[in-house]
Amino acid sequence: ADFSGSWKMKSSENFEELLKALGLNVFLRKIAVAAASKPAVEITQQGESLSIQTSTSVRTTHVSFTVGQSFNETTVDGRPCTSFPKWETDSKITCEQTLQKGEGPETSWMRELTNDGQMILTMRAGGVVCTRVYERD
Ligand code: R12
Repeated sequence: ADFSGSWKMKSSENFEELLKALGLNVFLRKIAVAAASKPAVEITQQGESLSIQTSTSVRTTHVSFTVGQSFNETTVDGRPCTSFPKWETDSKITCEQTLQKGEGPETSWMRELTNDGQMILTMRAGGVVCTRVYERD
């Protein structure tokens, strides 16, 4: 599957609950939730290698990785972690994250391309699951 493209978000569920599970205070949560309601996601993919830039008014992240190889990134609350992305199916990447230091809930993300051309981003923190649906811009 090819995730390449410019994506805009259509819907989001449980993002604030996810941040709560990560221990963010209400002040930071409100700022993050507002900013994360209008993200711009730009993905380029060549074979197994993806580059994902996620832009918001308060934070922009850029990750590049090859599926099957670990890489460094940050959790959604900004803590450095080591991530291991793998193909769950040929249209779904799951990525487990391990904090580089300190303690916290287990986190992971998953990106899936659906048959109708949407992208579903799932993020987990402990038992909380946040689901965000993107469509091409
Ligand atoms: C924190 C500070 C900030 C944020 C947090 C903690 C904001 C994070 C944002 C994340 C957006 C994620 C998206 C994910 C996606 C857009 C805005 C959480 C600024 O301490 O859909 O791919 C300072």
